[in-house]
Amino acid sequence: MSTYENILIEEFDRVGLITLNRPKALNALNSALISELMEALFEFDNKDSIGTIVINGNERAFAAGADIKEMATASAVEMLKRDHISLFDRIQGIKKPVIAAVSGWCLGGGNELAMSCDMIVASESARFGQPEINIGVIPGAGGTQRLTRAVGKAVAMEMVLNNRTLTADEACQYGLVNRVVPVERYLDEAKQLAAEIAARAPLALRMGKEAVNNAFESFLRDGLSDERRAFYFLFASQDQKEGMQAFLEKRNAEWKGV
Ligand code: DAK
Repeated sequence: MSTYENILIEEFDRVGLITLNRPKALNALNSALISELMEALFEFDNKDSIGTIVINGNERAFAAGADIKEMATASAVEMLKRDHISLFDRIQGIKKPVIAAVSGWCLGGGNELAMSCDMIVASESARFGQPEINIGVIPGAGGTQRLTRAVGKAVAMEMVLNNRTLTADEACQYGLVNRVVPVERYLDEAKQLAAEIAARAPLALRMGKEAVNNAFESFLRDGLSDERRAFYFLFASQDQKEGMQAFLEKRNAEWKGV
């Protein structure tokens, strides 16, 4: 793997762990951090020994948003040319499941990063918000779109227009996060979930992620037809034969990813 200055990386049990590492700035997402994050994600995605990826911050902050110091004096043209945060859209294109482990502040671009992931495990101290209105702008990387699809119009409007912040329990109740656990356990919980998923059939994971994401992009008829095609396609894999045979023989399947 490459060496990084703004993130830390680790591998265990077929899981690739990326830790955002600008604690003094509450993991504010500057250009360097975002580039490193994307590079690490793509490296893990291309590695056969990795099945899932976890993105973590620290207990105080997952990420407090895009780096305001870096943006404050930028012109519109400079922002357009940088366009770093739109790279989050490419997380959806990562073939392996990506889990965000969120504790503390998860704001602005930080919340948009978490929402670009496939699942969110939150600590009880996590706080989710889109505070861009406080600094005279609006969300620019999914905070009006993914957020509204997740929590609905009423709550999204309050968050985007009046800086309403959600507690972890509220975020769970509204369907933004998968589960909430005590602060001291949130990372272990995310790691365990990631390891569990990473032990599953790789091709089926890939198709399943793609199919669920498709639900937000297509008409029901098209989504159903894509889902059906992916289902039939999996019958061309050895893992489907192995999985069904293992069930019949009452033993655990051994996945090969082919
Ligand atoms: N940027 C830069 N530095 C930040 C930061 C941020 N977003 N958030 C915190 N920090 C820094 C603080 O400046 C402070 O640094 P020093 O003064 O110690 O040098 C340090 O982190 C600790 O912060 P505080 O002293 O403020 O800590 P508190 O516990 O008192 O307050 C807080 C925590 C999270 C409530 C507060 O720091 C805060 O309100 N932070 C700003 C949150 C925010 O407004 N976030 C949204 C940023 S705008 C784009 C798409 C999307 C975006 C941009 C472009 N394109 C498609 C191009 C996204 C925009 C955003 O995210």
